Amino acid sequence: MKPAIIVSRPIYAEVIDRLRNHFEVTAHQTDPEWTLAGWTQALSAHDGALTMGIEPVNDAVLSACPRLKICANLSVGYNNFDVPAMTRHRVVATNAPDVLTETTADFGFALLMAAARRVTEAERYVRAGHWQKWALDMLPGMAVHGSTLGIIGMGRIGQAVARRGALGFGMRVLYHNRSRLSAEAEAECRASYVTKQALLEQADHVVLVLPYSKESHHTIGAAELAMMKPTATLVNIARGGIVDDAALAQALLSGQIAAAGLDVFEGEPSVHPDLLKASNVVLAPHIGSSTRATRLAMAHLAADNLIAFFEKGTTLTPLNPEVLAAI
Ligand code: 8YV
Repeated sequence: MKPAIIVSRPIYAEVIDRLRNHFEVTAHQTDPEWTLAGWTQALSAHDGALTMGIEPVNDAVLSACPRLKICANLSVGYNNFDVPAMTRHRVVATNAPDVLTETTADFGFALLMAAARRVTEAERYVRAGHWQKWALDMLPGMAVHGSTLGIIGMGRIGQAVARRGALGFGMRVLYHNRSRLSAEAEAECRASYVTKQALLEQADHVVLVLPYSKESHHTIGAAELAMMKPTATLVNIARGGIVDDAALAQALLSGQIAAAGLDVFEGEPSVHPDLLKASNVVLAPHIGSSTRATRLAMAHLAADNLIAFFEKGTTLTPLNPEVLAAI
């Protein structure tokens, strides 16, 4: 009998068709409103799952799913997984890195430029019919070229943002990360390692690309915003919760910093009501990796992980390889 796989939300039909060649597939091609109990019960009837990076897989869920062997996230971020709990329950965890790196870095830059050059504010101005005459001081923005870019979180996407800044826009690039890059990697993306405080004080544009964890919760709060230049912009393409959104809204409304571009939010899809009041923030609904080609590649990579696991006892992008080694 083929292993039973659940796909938690709608994905491309061609990926479902591919999975059906290998598995009994329970697809949810109309978006389900999962409750925790409903998700746990559905998961418990399967040997493997293709998850979207938002369905919880933690100790309580796993305790109800003794049959489960693998969860393959269709995302590089995996804060929906409690990986140590998955390891204890001998459930393999995989994510979907690399295939989204350049696309997500593009979007980080799109948000940076839109925030710094007030693109969405300008569009609202024109659409509202306010543009009656040319004016020298109309919607002045902040320079991107030749400015200082500060990147917090210097993994693959952070480095791709750095390359865009240094090579494309002649920016001086500062970064802060849990661990310092090798000298070769620093040279390749022309980035200098600094403390978080130095980065916040010196950067004209701060881009957040670090994974969410208890330790990275509110990496940017009121104290950090107070260290930033009043002309600075802040971009979050990482995860909700890395920024204290209430504090950020106050900093934007009071002019403590100039602008922000946000793709992720605390408690998304809800957005803090004070952020909605601020005209100097560009808001996007978590679409950093959203080109069709990239999302399709992410879905195929998640499927590849499931197929490799059940057919060869291996995976392409494991998060807890020790579970595979113990099988
Ligand atoms: C995903 C993301 O599209 O990969 C990530 O971590 O944030 C996005 O690229 C999203 O999580 C849905 O899976």
